[in-house]
Amino acid sequence: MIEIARQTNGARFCALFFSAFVVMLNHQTSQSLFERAKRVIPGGVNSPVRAFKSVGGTPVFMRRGDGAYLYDVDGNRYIDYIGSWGPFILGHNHPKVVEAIEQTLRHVGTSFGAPTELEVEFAELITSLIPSMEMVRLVSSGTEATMSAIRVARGFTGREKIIKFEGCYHGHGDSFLIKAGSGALTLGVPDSPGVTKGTAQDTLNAVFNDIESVRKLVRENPNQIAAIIIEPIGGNMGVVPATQEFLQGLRALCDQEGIVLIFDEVMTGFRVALGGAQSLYGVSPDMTTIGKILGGGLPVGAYGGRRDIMSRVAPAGDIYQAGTLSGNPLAVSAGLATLKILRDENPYPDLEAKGKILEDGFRDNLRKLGLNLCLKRVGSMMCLFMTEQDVVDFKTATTSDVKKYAAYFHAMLERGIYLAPAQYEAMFFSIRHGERELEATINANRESLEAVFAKSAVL
Ligand code: KE4
Repeated sequence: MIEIARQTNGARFCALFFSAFVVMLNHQTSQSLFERAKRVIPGGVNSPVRAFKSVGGTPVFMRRGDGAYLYDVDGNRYIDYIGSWGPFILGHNHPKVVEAIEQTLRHVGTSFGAPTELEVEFAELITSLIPSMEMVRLVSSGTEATMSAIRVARGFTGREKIIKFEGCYHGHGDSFLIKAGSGALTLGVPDSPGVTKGTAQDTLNAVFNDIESVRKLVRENPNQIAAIIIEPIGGNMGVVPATQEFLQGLRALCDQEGIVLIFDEVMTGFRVALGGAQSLYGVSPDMTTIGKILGGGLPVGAYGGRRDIMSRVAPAGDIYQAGTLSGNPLAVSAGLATLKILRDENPYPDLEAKGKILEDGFRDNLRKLGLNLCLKRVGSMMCLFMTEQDVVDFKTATTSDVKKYAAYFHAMLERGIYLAPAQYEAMFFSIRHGERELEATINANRESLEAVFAKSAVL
């Protein structure tokens, strides 16, 4: 300031100082923005899990993202392990994705409500990458995809009930908000008010990784189950992989009973492998829902599957589903660019190597601190549970000490690591998380665990 004073005449310096002061006064902090937001947006956020409810404190308002980093309005920088809850496997602002969006915006447009070649190319790419999706319908969110998929399964089978799994989350469609995971579980509303009894009675909950619990429901509801919908790798009660035999058991049961098997790969699609979790397990569902990475950061979801099922979808068939912005060129161009990069550059071996570094670093910290916490990882999605139980389902996941997780979350945040503000979520990393970011994260993890558990380290 003194230097500036010396270089400018007094009046100009005062003008500079005053404008800096005004900017400071007007500067919106996360706190002030949150207070403003709560006056006009329920809970101050546009999706509950962002509100820091289960970890306490004020949600961080972000100013921008770049690569592996987020920058908040308060001048802090974070290594981002949310990635907008999954989409950013390529990191924020990948140049080819930005270029694709800019080109479409400038030379095509955003949306016409009319078919375009771009969405045909996109559908052809999706069905080539996930062969079980013989046909696909684009929508604008994961919720739209899952809601539509169960309607199609009900229409196709003429049956009404569905089986989901405790702790799995399939978006906020009424049929799914029964013992749901993610934000519903985090906020303690796994069974949301507003879901009618009529709807709830048609949703049955089984136990994840327990094939007998599924067989029992099927026995008790003969010829009434339209679909079984599952996250093949649970990502909404923390990261909980299904076992191979469990998924194979579901496949066999659905074949035997004429039930539509739906893999909800909104989170795992293109995340754990280019062909999704189904390509890792070698189990083909009858229908699949996808989203998140599919849109490259813009709103895109999709559902698809066997041709005989999808041919029932209007206007080819009689099962209705529609959407104003479905397949819009702008969002499709972001998704198309993203999927092409994943197909052509194959980042999965690199992501696996990064995941191993992160996982080994966390496990090394746990060992040195004498902590036996459960850590689950599949590819570039991982979860550290604040429990010593081996987490294999909703029941074991909820033995986690959510208060400890809250303390760990804030300790990591203070160290510049932005994790999901809830135990029952996944941490995601991208191709832009390099050695420096992973090392910083492992160090922060060690310091945060020490702070939270305050145990003498076994060094
Ligand atoms: P959206 O409607 O939020 O695009 O997708 C719903 C959905 C469907 N299926 C699975 C397996 C999902 O994980 C999701 C959404 N995931 C949450 C995070 N766990 C979205 C974050 C949020 O609700 O804000």
